[in-house]
Amino acid sequence: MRQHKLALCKEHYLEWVPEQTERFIKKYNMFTYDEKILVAVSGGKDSLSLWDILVRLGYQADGLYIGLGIEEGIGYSSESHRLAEKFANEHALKLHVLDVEKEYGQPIPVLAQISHRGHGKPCAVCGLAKRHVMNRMARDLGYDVLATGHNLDDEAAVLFGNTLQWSGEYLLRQGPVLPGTPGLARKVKPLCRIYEREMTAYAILRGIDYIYEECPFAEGSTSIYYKELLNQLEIDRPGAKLTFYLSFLEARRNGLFANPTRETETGPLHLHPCPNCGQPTSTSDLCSFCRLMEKARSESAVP
Ligand code: Q46
Ligand code: ZN
Repeated sequence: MRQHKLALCKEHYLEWVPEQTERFIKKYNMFTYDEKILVAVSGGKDSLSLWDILVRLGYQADGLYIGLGIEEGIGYSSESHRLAEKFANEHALKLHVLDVEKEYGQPIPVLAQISHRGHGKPCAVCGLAKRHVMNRMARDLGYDVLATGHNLDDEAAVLFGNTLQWSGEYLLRQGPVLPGTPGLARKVKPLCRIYEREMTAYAILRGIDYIYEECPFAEGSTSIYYKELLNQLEIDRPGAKLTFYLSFLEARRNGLFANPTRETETGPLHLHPCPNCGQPTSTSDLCSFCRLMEKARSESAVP
């Protein structure tokens, strides 16, 4: 690992990754051993490894798999579901499953068509639905905190995009912990200082069976393009990605993006509970997810 000027054998590497994660969890007060954690698992290397690490560290962590209904000829959702179940069974862990089509009537690609959002790609609707379902399940099932498997490459790419546009509100809210608000669970990203390559190595060395394919809709995305750019930079300057991200967190802690007249760190000041689902929304009416569901229901009622 040129970025850390460190080389480890398998045995030590498999200790080092959880140690780094634990330090980061403690530094940002993400959660304690008494709290119940819900890990969002997609069947990919990061989320399954995160679940593995948290359990190895002794935390109370259950999984949540969201069936998006994205098959696209390669059975993407079916295969990722199978691998999430396999991991849970092999480690005797509890996995909650919510299938979007069964619960809300249509799979993500159809909901995206109905909504006309996202220029032919279902990612905007998919993100909206995932956020809603994760919050709902964490709240309904009584979890204290929701953990996702975002790694350093994911976070650095988002940061790069937000910086290119100087998106102040996003920069203010991007971080390893998003505190809970009434109706919303605290969200944490315990892996966000671990490189994607490091996570791949961890999953392989731990023998975790994960889905290698990316979601077919990820192809050509801006975030993949930003990741490639940052990887170029990393080749010439090992550690640049980590410095970029950690220096941002430091600058934010020092108040660089604070704008006390408009925002708090927990989000926009004027949030109302959605009259249908109770999750906070900035409008005084239904939240975006409930509006989408209303539209889907009315369109499927038309013969
Ligand atoms: S948003 Fe888009 Fe991802 Fe949803 S449709 Fe696939 S690529 S899974 S993180
Ligand atoms: Zn709602």
